[in-house]
Amino acid sequence: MTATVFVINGPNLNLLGEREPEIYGRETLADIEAAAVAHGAALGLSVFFRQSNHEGDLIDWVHQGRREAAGLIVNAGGLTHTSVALLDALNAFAGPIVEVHLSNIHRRESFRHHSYVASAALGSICGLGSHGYLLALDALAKIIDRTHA
Ligand code: CA2
Repeated sequence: MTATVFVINGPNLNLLGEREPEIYGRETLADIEAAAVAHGAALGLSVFFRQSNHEGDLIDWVHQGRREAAGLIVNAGGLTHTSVALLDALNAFAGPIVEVHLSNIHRRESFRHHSYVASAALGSICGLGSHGYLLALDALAKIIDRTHA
């Protein structure tokens, strides 16, 4: 059976491609989704890609992932730096989690240096733009394959 990876995106990521291209690049979230779905298919993974501006939606998708996902990729946007509730949900997910950020959060304002998501993640990728999502899929494909071997 094809394993499913949930890719969960947080607040304001729907604005990608519209403003601040020097920080976030020129691609839209729809472009990133298309690349992630295609890359996932090449790796034998089904990709469930979602974005919301509402914290509870992200938490609900993590809960849904507990039943349906073999792994999670999370770019929680600004909630990365604030949400204990999202961290609690991620800690209830048994499988591997990879945190992704388009920008290098460690080269930016100090309030972005701390990530609640990081404490639930196996690893974090930041600063590599949309390619980070594809690298996260590569990592999860290997880990999921090993787990199911
Ligand atoms: O670098 C990332 O991927 C971030 O998760 C993006 C978040 C930011 O709060 C995090 O610190 C790092 C921001 C989401 C995107 O916001 C935009 C706002 C205007 C135009 C385009 C994107």
